[in-house]
Amino acid sequence: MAEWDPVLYWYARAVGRMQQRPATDPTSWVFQGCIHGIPPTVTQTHEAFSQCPHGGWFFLPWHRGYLWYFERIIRAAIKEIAAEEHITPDPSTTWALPYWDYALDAPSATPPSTFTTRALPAAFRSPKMPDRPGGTTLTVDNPLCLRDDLEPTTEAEFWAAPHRAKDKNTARQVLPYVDLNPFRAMSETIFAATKSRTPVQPTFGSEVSYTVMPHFQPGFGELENVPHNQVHGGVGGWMGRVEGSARDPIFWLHHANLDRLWSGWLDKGNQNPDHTSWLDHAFIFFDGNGQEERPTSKAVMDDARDYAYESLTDGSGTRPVILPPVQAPRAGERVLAASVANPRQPLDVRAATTVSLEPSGVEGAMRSLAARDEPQTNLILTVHDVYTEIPPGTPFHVFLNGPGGDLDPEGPYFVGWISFFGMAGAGGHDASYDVTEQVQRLKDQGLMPDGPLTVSIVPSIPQPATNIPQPSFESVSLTSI
Ligand SMILES: [Cu+2]
Repeated sequence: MAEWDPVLYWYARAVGRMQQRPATDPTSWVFQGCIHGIPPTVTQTHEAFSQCPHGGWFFLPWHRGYLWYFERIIRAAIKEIAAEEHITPDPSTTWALPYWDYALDAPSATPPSTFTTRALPAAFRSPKMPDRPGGTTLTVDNPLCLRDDLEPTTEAEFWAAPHRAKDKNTARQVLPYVDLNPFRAMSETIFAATKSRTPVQPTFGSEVSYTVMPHFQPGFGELENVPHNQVHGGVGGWMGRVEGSARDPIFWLHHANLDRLWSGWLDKGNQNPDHTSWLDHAFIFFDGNGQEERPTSKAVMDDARDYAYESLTDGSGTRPVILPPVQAPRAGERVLAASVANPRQPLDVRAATTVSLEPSGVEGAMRSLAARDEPQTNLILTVHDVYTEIPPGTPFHVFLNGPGGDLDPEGPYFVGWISFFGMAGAGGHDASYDVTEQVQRLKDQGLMPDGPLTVSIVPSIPQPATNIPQPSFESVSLTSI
């Protein structure tokens, strides 16, 4: 799509129109954002606010409905503007929400010399836009672009204005490919599982949450973990917070891509759940005229039958060298090794933070495991009580290694991600990983020598020097369950 393709031009015009409407109008930009989450600066309430479910099996159908109704509001706004400006034919009749295909450009050995699909699309980072469809000179303020020059250090400053993480508009890539690669999600074969299983069954579409719409809980399916959470954190600023993310116009193109990946996953022969508690759950949305509707999950999926994506396979991932294990539940029956009792440690946003586990070396841990003589033992690595006040503008990669172990997220020591979407200011959370197979593989390959066992936590995109309060964590442990 060209930088100012008419689809993007009209999207920008419609977003600008929605932004002019009073926040009490369901078709306004603020109201639509509040359906996802409410920034603390918004004091009005509504039954339809703060509905977004994350970490449960309504994640995909709810967001599909959210997009579908939003698209109708955008079309109605385009129709309104086109009528006022006597533009024919009416551009709203052929308008559809585009998707941001961030994983389309696969990784290359050399750093990209031009912008790739991993950077924000041009129309979203240019402060100015054309004054008419097809125009080439950029003269008018562009509602699709959010500032990236703020460094809020308090909640009040953070919520003062919609923004992205520092310098994000000029970044060559929002995130490295490994954080965007949907391969693992697309390889899953079941949509949802219950969390009673240990280790947690990996799924495409998150945990069975029965009839509950959890606003935010960690029960991510693979798609929600990567690329969903990582892209939220990678764009950062308001996109990195549930309460503000839908106020960044890129939000809707991010979720359109996730919705497309869902269609692609089904197209491979996978199945949605057939439970009535999933199919019959009703959501609250508003049509193009602001009329409230309460479609069920099933109705939302039926509506989408009129749609086809341009491609169901582009940007759907390539096989990574290492498939990191799925996030495991906190279990910790027996601690095998842990970081020495430290005070809370800051998580460096510019470089690696490394901690040593004691007793040193994995030998002791493996021996005591063997002594237990249990076939079903799992090794769980946990970073305890990860906390952030302000989202750091990057997710983090976690590595389990020894001295000299490399910090390549495509390498053998990569364990998984820490992301802060839904976590900022919300109290600490534990990030856990099942490292059983990985430790066995490293030992088999002679890649885990005796000596200190270390855990490194590295920002996906090292951040510029900043005054933003750093995230922190309490300790790291290796346990067996
Ligand atoms: Cu999202």
